[in-house]
Amino acid sequence: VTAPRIVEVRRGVLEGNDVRAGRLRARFRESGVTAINLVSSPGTGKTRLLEELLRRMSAAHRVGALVGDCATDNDAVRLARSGAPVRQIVTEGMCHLEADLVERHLEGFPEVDVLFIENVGNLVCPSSFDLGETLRLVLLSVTEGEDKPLKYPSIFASADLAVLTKCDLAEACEFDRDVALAAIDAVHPGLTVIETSARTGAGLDLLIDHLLPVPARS
Ligand SMILES: Nc1nc2c(ncn2[C@@H]2O[C@H](COP(=O)(O)OP(=O)(O)OP(=O)(O)O)[C@@H](O)[C@H]2O)c(=O)[nH]1
Ligand SMILES: [Mg+2]
Repeated sequence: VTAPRIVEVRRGVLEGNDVRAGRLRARFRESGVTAINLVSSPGTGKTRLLEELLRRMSAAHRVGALVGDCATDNDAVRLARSGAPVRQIVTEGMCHLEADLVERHLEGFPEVDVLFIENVGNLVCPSSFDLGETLRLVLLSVTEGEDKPLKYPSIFASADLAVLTKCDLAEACEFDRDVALAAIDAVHPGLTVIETSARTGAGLDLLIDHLLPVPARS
């Protein structure tokens, strides 16, 4: 009896979010900001990768980051060590970021050319919530299992670029690269995949080349 109402409320939430995301997208475009939304399951290496990207990119660009977590400011503390402006968004249990949270945390935030937004670790919910980003990056680590794109297709389908993380651990995990790449291609044909290790630095310069300049999302 209650199911149709739940669907209705959910649709209302998503529509409200889309309006606010549209506003953010226009604002990013007008001020020339490249906003990059990082999505993945918990522990894939979003923060570790961002630590490296902020450090490498800050010489040539004004970079900053918002980082979402259910609780703690651990990730903001880690990212702030780069010297870039960083703000933690504590969602108090919510499993994804929404556009209004991003809007609110940008109040008084320094002007940047590239704004990274680390989403809450979750392979399902963040895919439905547009943050007005220029580019959505999905991360998959070699420790997660090659079939994750097939099990959680929507997040891979909605991404503009995929990043394979922790490639330094591939052998220890008996990671089957071909199977993983085929799984990504099955849910998002033609999606570019950059193979990286934040630990060794492999693939990071190539990734940065793919981030800048980025085409505007429509
Ligand atoms: N060996 C290795 N370990 C990595 C690499 N990247 C991340 N890790 C480790 O993986 C663990 C999780 O990394 P985080 O960067 O915290 O992952 P996250 O995606 O930000 O996690 P949440 O914010 O909780 O969703 C940490 O112990 C990292 O040091 C990598 O390239 N190689
Ligand atoms: Mg993190």
